[in-house]
Amino acid sequence: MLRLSLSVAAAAFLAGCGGVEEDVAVSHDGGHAMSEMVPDAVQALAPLPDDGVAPVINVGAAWMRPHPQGRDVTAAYFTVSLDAGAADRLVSARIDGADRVELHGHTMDPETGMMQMRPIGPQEIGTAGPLLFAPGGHHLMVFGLDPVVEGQSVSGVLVFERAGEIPVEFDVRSTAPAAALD
Ligand SMILES: [Cu+2]
Repeated sequence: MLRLSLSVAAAAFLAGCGGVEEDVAVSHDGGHAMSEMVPDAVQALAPLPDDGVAPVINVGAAWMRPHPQGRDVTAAYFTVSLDAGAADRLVSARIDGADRVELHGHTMDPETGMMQMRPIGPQEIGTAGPLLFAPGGHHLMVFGLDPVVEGQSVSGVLVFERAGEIPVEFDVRSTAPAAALD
């Protein structure tokens, strides 16, 4: 219930707020306190049950924004579908050459009422629909990667609880690929 109301609030707030990840990314440089914050719910996650079917994960529309001038932080996006099996969880991600990659979402700071980006826990993917990491919503925050420019591609992996490591190629581009908008 809490999670649902937060999502609705986030969607309402972010509707007119494209590119927010880049803007807020700047504030990440100030300290590391944020990466040490882990939502309480994460610690309570039990392993997914083995339903007897090996999960088949498909990753599509993977892309990464060029670095804002002078920054070493950028955001990456993708869609994940579960084509076999009942459930899996995206646990973490790695990108070649990056110091660190975090799963980020937007939540409301109860103190200030402002939306903030912060690390989020594992993201479940079920049969209900794809898992979307898209501008204004969940994203990968990529730290310490040498600056990338439009037209490059960058290799990485998404790590799932059951399916393991899935290789991904992120196209560097400044707008979402058409496939991500379907
Ligand atoms: Cu972020």
